[in-house]
Amino acid sequence: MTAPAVATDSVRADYLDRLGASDEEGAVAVALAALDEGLDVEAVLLDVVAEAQREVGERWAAGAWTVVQEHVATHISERVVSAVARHRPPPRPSGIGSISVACLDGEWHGLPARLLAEVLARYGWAVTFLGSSVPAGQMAAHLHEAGPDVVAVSSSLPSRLPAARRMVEACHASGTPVLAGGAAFGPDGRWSRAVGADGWAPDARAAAALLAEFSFRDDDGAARVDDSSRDEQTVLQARRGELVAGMTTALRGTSVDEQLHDDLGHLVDFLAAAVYVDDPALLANFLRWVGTVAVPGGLTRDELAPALDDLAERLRDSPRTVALLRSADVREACTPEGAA
Ligand code: B12
Repeated sequence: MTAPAVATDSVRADYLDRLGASDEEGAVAVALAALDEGLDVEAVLLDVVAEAQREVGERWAAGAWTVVQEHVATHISERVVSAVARHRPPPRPSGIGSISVACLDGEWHGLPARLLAEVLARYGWAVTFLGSSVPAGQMAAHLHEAGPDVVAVSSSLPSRLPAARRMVEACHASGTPVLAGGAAFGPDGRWSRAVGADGWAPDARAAAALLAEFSFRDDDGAARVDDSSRDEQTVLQARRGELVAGMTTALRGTSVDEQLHDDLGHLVDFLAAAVYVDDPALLANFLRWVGTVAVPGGLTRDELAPALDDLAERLRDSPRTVALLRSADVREACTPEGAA
């Protein structure tokens, strides 16, 4: 095989420039030229578009790009994925199998799932892309009609993990195995086991390799979440509004900053997900991430420990939640060194 005439790094840099300039036509031209110069579709999708999108996220989190710039860039990347698919259509399904790709309920990061779908089609899978935020009930109806061999569920936010369990149960009810992926399931995929998924892969290339062997885990695919975790997570979700209001007052008195309100809502969601999978690391990762984000008006690193104290006080009837809030990993993540 001859090496492509273009280097991925320079294509990615050009592509990011075009995103930064809100130049859709230019971004499409960069991607199609890279294909014509020998970069394969998978490389353009994963090493250019996906990597550029990660950088977009870093720029937003660092306060260098506004939400609008991020939205425009993402819209352009979606158009680029379509243009790439039109320019180099996938082969006919090879008979290797059929797979439905969907995001968890409440998960609006549809682009990662779309990239996975495009890549799997290149490996001969008959792919049905169901898009963002698919409720478990809708998935059950889809499985009844379409009967794919496998379901791939994608999620970027760990706070959506309770929805993963419902999705896995809906799939298992019809005997369909579930492959999980996306940042929500943890860097090593450990939370995919907690919700009962049959397999996990870190990226689209690894997903294709795993599916080719169909070598899912040889455990029983049973969820590891117990009733007590489930109960306390339900309490947290039910009391979300009251907990957010209480923390807002404790931290900033009568302030009504919308960003703070959103961030405290995410804090409760991530706490609920951490309780659900019984792993303080999930909450600690979120707290470290908050410590690096510079969105105006948002929750600051200094406010993390008082916010957790306020939660522990209000949630004293939920022993698992309180133990998690007081765990060393979580407390350390609130300190400047821990959050660095
Ligand atoms: C674009 C974007 C959005 C868009 C999404 C639009 C769309 N159509 O996708 C919108 C505006 C909706 C959005 C909203 C939010 N976002 Co956002 N978003 C992003 C951004 C910049 C890019 C996403 C992307 O396309 N990534 C590129 C993909 C390809 O990478 P990937 O996820 O690693 O995917 C690969 C693998 O994970 C794997 N994979 C993915 N799915 C699957 C499935 C299976 C089965 C397998 C095997 C593999 C697999 O294959 C992919 C390709 O190899 C990311 C930054 C980032 N690092 O991703 C932030 C990011 C994910 N968002 C973030 C946040 C905080 C939010 C909001 C909470 C912001 C807010 N305050 O409202 C909301 C939440 C909305 C919701 N409930 O879903 C944070 C999450 C941080 C955290 N601690 O979890 C990030 C990381 C930004 C950051 N740097 O802080 N976002």
